[in-house]
Amino acid sequence: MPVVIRQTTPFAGQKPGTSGLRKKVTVFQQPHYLENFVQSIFDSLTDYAGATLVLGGDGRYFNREAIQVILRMAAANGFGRVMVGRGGILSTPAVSCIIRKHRTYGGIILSASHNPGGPTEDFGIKYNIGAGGPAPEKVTEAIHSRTQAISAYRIVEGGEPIDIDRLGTQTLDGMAVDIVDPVADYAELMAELFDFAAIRSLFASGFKIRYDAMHAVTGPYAKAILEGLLGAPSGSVVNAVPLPDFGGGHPDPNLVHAHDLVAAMSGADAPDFGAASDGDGDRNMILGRDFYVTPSDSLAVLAANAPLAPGYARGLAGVARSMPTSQAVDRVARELGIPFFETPTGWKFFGNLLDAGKATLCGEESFGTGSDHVREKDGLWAVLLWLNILARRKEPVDAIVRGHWARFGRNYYSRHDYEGVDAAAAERLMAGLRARLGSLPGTALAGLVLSAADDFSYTDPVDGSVSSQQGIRLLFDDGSRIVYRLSGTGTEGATLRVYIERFDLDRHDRDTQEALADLIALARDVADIEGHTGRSEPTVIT
Ligand code: VG1
Ligand code: CO
Repeated sequence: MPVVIRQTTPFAGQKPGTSGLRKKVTVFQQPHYLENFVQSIFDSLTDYAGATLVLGGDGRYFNREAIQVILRMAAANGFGRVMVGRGGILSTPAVSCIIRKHRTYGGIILSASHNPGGPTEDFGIKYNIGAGGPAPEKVTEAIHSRTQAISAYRIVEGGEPIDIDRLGTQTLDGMAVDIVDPVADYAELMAELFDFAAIRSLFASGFKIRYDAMHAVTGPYAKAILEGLLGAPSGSVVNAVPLPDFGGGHPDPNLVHAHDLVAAMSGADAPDFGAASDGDGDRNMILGRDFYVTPSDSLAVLAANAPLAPGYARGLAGVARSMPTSQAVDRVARELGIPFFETPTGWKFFGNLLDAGKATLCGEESFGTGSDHVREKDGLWAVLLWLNILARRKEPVDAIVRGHWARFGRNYYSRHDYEGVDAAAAERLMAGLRARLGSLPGTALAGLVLSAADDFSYTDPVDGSVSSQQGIRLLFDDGSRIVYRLSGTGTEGATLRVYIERFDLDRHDRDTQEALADLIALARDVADIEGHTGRSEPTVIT
């Protein structure tokens, strides 16, 4: 089969956002668009002749077509082997697991995460490095600048497409294509980390779980592990078949988009434990009966209880959270006497800390939790760690969280998203805040004194790289915070995210929005959100 060098022209590829390139499917379907980006990835890498890549996605619309194109380009660019999940399916954490276990050169993940899928919805592509994690900024910047200069790409043309549904090895112009079981390596890793016998006994005792895979990638993983290996009753995993349009829903595990699960977790007959995961399987939402665990609290509870799982029995080296994530986990770290790190938003910033052994557990307020077992956040891992803790502590979810608050105090926390606002208006709002950073501190607002205001900047403690303009923080003297940042993952207009937090040592039973009401009002006033965006209310509150 001939390798063809196709001439092309630079394209208006967006600056790779928080994770890879995300665009409408129709954009990816334009002639040469996907090819340009894939070639830009390859052109930014070195020494991969004969090397192995991992390739898979969350099963969304265009996944199978993109895999055929990428295989032909990998062959034409000299890769020796590509490992593809059967049916084109691999969750983001499973890709990270396979890269690490098989010591491959890197991997390509096809997903737009929690964004909807379908012919008129979103598609995405991201590159992971040999350590298993998202490409660091210097790589994503190299890829982006390559998209601005690219003039040709290499692709093998002719011959039959690879049968991605058949396990085993096929060849494409001399390159091996291994179609692998998407679940096996990942399931094996989970069995090493967690006390499967204890979780099996928990289910055998009548404990009920409802796991909503949201018709996204974790269905096969959850079925095999929860129902298969751990003996949860058949039917515990719902919406378990990955669909190209996720059944028409947003595969976003939050109170708004996973409302069916939230409803099912209410009332005396509800299961003991509820969980959901996102499109590509790296996010998680945790629910008890009539009880929602915020991701920030979940991280703190997991950090405080992780040694109950065999994989963490030796304790944690440290913990890390993204800057907007609540400070609940910091309190746990202080009590445990271990270091904690505050990083910019996005999992790639945890990579160096994990590689260097400085952090064992990491988390983000956006339903992301993970550890040093892979280099991505991992939805099903978080569910299994919770199950391990529940199996050992033999208390309900809400009792565990309330007990945590009684011990550490409660960080009331909420994120308000203003989605699809005018991009220029959002930029003006941020610029307006930035210009006033110097004049805000010292003012007494809503009974609190604003002690500092800054635009978060992070110096990586391992490689010294600096990431600036990572979000505007208003810091109050009692530890309360308001944070503003613009999303880097949307595909339409801009999304303004406002994060609000207040610590309360003694009162733990208040309604979150009420407990934060004055800070929420203040957050709107200080930034004049309505004046800039025309919105008086956020579109999503989590
Ligand atoms: C969002 C979240 C961020 C997360 C990112 C990728 O980014 O806020 O915490 O790391 O999505 O998550 P942004 O820039 O839109 O706020 V996912 O599940 O793509 O991998
Ligand atoms: Co995701």
